[in-house]
Amino acid sequence: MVGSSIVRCLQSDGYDNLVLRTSSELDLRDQQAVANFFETHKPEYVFLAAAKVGGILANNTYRADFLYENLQIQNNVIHQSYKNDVAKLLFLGSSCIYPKLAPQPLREESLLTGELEPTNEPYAIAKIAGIKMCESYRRQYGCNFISVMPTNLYGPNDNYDLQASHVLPALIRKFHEAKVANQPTVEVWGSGAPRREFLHADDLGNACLYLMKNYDQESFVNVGVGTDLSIKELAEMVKQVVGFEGAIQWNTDKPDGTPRKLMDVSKLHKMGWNHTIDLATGLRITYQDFLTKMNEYL
Ligand code: GFB
Repeated sequence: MVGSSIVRCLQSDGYDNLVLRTSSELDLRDQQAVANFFETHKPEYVFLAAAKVGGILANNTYRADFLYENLQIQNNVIHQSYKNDVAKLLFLGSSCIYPKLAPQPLREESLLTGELEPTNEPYAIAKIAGIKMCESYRRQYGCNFISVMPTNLYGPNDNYDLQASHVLPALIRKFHEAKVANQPTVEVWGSGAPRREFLHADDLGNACLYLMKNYDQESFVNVGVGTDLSIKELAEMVKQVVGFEGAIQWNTDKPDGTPRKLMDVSKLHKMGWNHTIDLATGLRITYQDFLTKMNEYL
């Protein structure tokens, strides 16, 4: 989702010399394959959007895979970027790097000030290691490696597998399928009380290009919209956009996860960047995209 959005942003900005590989063409977990790729192609700028990602259930279930595979991907790409004199690298993290109970909105300075949310601790630790790799290669070797922390994302090419997905695509699919099958209820996980912030992937792609062009500092940058809503409010919004008329059933056997993770985006705003897609608009276009590409997604 994020990689394809960055590609769309680069192409619409006129960049045509893009070196792209799918995961089946180049397995970034394979140290030798990544070394060969960098030596052969010598990329000048690297956007490291590749990662093993998923929603709360996948993070909590495949804890070892999330830790090991993300460390492999980022170790290989960051180290080879140094070895092959990449001019600049942008590493993408996640808002789950912050302590579970950090003051809200989450400021960049809160990193490593408290305990992490247990459901995604392995993923968060891999992402924190990525931030520290970028900082350390900058300090020891003078590499221009920057890190960017997006909030929860959604958009085209999202994952709609109900066991692995994040909440927003899961709700689109659940409400859509319930509407089509005329079901009376839809099950939504947790209590509905947790609050989340949602950024459209195209806004993130745009922010990545902006930071690649304009930001050269060691400290990482939050990317978000600056407002959040409860999962209950999100469920009501998705229900309305999809046109489902039944009831919502809350399954409190499923975890809530972190109570809130709203980003403080003042650093990015001061640099002159703002998102352009509000949640109501983003949800409508994402539901349309889901309807158009359902065969590909499901
Ligand atoms: O999006 P989500 O899976 O991830 O869940 P996190 C957000 C909230 O939505 C949780 C609730 O409180 C879920 O219990 N929820 C309700 C659902 N219904 C559903 C559903 O059908 N599917 C899903 N998936 N959730 C992830 C982290 O945390 O956020 C990752 O695990 C990463 O590490 C990512 O940082 C951005 O926001 O809780």
